[in-house]
Amino acid sequence: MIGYYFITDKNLSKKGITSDVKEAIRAGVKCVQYRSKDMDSEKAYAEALRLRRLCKDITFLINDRVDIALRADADGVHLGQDDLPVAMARRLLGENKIIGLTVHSIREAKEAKKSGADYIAVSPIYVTKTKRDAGKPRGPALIKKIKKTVKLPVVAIGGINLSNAREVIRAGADGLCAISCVVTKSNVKNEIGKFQQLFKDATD
Ligand code: 3NM
Repeated sequence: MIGYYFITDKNLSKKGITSDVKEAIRAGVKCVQYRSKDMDSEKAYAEALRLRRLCKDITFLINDRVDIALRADADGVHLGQDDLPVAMARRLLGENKIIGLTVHSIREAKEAKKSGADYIAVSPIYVTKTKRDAGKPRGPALIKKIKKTVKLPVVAIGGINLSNAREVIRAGADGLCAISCVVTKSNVKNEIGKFQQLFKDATD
């Protein structure tokens, strides 16, 4: 079980990503992903290094940037379909690092397994404004289909909030990301706690 999976978003964050990550750790998340789409390499590296230190006891992943993951000694990367291919990232990172891949279909999920991804993010589940090019919503049914056919941990992402998270968990997601409905709130730790409770309720 991955549970609530935290992804940084400095544009949406109310208190800044350092504060958000600290609160996510205090909430007990097992995984933090540093996502920074529009920053130069040195700034992104410095920020990644700071967060790596904060996330010393949990899984710390970098979105897209294998180079920054290597420099900051992250635990791995999260890649999109248009990023470096998983096999190439694996060669650069080695067997011990984690590679996650975003998928939008069963075909992509099967490919992810073949290429050696460690987990997949199924996306977008619902309509989201956070990622402009997320594409059309796939609904929780895709999670169910993928869980039946592909033996990889599944994280759900895109438009997830407290009203629809139950159906995502019921569809078999091992974890979920919900960015805007968490980082725009004053108490990030409490908001994360509500999602974690939904996972607990589902397993009790
Ligand atoms: N990736 P929110 S959707 C980072 O579909 C990201 O691949 C997506 O934010 C994808 O929880 C997304 O605010 C943003 O909808 C998710």
